[in-house]
Amino acid sequence: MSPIILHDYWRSSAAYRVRIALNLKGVEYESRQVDLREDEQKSAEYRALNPQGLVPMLEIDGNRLTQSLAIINYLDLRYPNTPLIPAVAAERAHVVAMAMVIACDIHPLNNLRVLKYLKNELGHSQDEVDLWYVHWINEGLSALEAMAEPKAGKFLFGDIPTGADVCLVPQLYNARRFNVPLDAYPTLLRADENANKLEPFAAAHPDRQQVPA
Ligand SMILES: N[C@@H](CCC(=O)N[C@@H](CS)C(=O)NCC(=O)O)C(=O)O
Repeated sequence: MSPIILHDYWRSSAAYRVRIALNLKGVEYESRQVDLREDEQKSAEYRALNPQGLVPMLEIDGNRLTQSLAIINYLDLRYPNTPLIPAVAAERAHVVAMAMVIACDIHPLNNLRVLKYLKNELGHSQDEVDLWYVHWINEGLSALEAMAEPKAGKFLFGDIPTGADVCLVPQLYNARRFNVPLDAYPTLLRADENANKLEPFAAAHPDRQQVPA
């Protein structure tokens, strides 16, 4: 069987989600770092694999999968041992909605390429870019805190990690890099703390990845 290859970048939040999901499923994979600082994701060679020129991309079972949520969904169907998305329709919708608050409504607005565009192409100052970041992350995390609180346990939904926690942990890692205070989000902090105690989450942390030289 061909090896499973994750086209990865140690600091990428979207790739971090997929590393966590692979680890939770106990799937062995090879990480290939695509150096975003060197714009390797924009090379013709990489775009031939992923026309969007973004990480992550997962080579698995003869497929080239892109978009972290689609990859997580694939892994959940392919390896049903530790479900990341509940089977009950209403629970499923709730968990997917929480994951989407992060992956669709926070991350795309605060992604590095958006911040760089605001600064380099549109001429905003670093202070303005920082305000943009803080505005959108607080807007998203406030909504997520309110959504999660009634059904949260140790994790965002009950006492078992789901796809929502898989998205939360990288986003909070990113928020801390930008020094965003997180005290207003106790439910999110509890889920993050509990998740980071688990080896599948800890092993996916950027500090435990190979950093390109
Ligand atoms: N919606 C995509 C987002 C992927 C994405 O934005 N990846 C970033 C890293 S977190 C990237 O590759 N950026 C490279 C660039 O902006 O040129 C997903 O969930 O996979």
